Amino acid sequence: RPILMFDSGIGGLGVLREARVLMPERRFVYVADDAAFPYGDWEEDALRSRLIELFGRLLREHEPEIAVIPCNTASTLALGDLREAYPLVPFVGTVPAIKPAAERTRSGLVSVLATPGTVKRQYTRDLITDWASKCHVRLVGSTQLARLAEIYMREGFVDEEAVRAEIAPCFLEQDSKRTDIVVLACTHYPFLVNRMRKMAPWPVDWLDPAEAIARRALSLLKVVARPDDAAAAVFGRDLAIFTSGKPHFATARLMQGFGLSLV
Ligand code: DGN
Repeated sequence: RPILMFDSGIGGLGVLREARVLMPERRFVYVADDAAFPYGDWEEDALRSRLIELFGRLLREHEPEIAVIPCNTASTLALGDLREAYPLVPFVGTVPAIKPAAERTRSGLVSVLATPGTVKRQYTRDLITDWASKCHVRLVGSTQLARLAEIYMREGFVDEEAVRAEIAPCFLEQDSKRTDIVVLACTHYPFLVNRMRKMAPWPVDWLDPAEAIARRALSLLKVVARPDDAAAAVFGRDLAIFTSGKPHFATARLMQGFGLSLV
């Protein structure tokens, strides 16, 4: 049975890349709900209902061994509801890496860059209360960055000034402290990290959780089942990609960049 990966667009492809390195023998189904992109702008109840309904269909159609949600906006909203609605499938979510950032910061100021949806979630606030009481966490909600990452991956071009404006609040000083870690709390953002690194007014760690998520998925698989070699041999290919809208995000260019073909 395959591993299901789900994001609003291309963000989860970074996690998919790590997961394929860690689990080359596995089959993957990647689903981009691009008809509904960007998730960061959605009203919470509507997005929750959409996710529960969509997962009902995806779990029936693909019967995955586990479901990975490399999307902070969806995970911070609906991970609990999805686990409750579909208790037979292990879910791996993606939530802002506030705990490791709080453990690692030396300046005592951490910036969390995310969608407006993730920033306003109670889940995110609780992570700060539970894990980051000894440092200051600045939440920066970006309305444009996920969209800019999609455009960059599709067209190879990015509006540098727009990116600079989106990340600027991460670098505001507070009580003469400077942030030394920026948590990439939207899976789209790592695609722009080289650009952002060059724009940063001082060097910081950019925390990308992709590998940690892939490792978490691997650890669950070891517990729940053995590799599905027989199925891999029958199917003869290890990846299928589905989009809910026009496959305009899954362009040949993007897929080529990942060594993928569109199914
Ligand atoms: N990639 C998603 C996340 O990690 O939050 C959401 C991007 C979006 O839909 N705005």
